[in-house]
Amino acid sequence: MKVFQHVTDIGDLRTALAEAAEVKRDRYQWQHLGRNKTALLIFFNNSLRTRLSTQKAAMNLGMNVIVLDVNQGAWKLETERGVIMDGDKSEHLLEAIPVMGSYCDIIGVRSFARFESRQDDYEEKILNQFIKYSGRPVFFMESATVHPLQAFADLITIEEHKQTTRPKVVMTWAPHPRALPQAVPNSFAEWMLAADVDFVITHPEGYELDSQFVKGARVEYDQMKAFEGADFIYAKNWSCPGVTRPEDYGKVLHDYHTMMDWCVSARQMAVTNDAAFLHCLPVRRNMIVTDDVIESPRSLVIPEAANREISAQVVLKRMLEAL
Ligand code: AN0
Ligand code: CP
Repeated sequence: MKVFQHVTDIGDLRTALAEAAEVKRDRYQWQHLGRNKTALLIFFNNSLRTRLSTQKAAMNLGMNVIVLDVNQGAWKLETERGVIMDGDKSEHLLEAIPVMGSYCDIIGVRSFARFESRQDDYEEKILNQFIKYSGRPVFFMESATVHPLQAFADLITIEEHKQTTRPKVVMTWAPHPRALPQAVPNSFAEWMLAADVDFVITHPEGYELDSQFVKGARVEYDQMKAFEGADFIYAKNWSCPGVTRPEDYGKVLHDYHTMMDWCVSARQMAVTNDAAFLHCLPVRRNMIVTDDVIESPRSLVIPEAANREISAQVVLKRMLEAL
């Protein structure tokens, strides 16, 4: 694997899930694979889970790991070509990327949507430059439009906890005070549509996700109706994807105080099939989900986060095998 971005990059999902289960049985059996190999993890944005789980996964494989927080101690980077660099940015991404590539064997990059231009975000302008100029395999640790390590961990968690062969999985929008990216819901939708589940998305009007990720998905605007009989509830906030009104891209469309009935509580969980609760974390309690739902025995948020180590290890293992 040279790039890990879309569900198609991991190939057959049954095989990937079997490999994840094998990793989980004994995660230290491939230490020889990573010997004298270096993973470089580059963060343009904050992280707790991605940073720790990916570092741990690389160490499980015997790799050396270097982590760089671009905004803490590195030079401020210019990303546009043609700019006269007389401002606060001391270095251009076009030099920084091949330099970073020269110190490692595999690169992971986190670079969120900037919400300055829908086109730049949806063209993956930053990550594509890493693919083009680093000379290394690149895995996405949440880019402008996707978070595949999260979606893979979510799928592993659903596979481990499902009680029917084809569970009903409902992804619901929930309120949040600040504009959040669409990467998590985009990838979750992409992965669920490729998996063997009955997938439904529910959100207020105006939050329609880009068709490249949700093509063929059922959208139900009535949240209570969507929750009926669900086996898994996947909550997430996202800002306006700008599909119907490009000028609204990256905006919070309504004052969140008026949207609080979308916060996942016992009221909605009551109409599900005793559904398990999932969220990628970090989560704002009593905005996205109530204390009692996230603390309930049906909440899987901690095992879901733990599976980030497993999804990252499968991806790194595949990349090491292909070096
Ligand atoms: C980020 C997001 O919504 O994309 C990261 C989630 C994994 N969340 C925040 O910025 C709070
Ligand atoms: N879920 C997730 O990616 O968490 P972090 O932002 O803490 O890495």
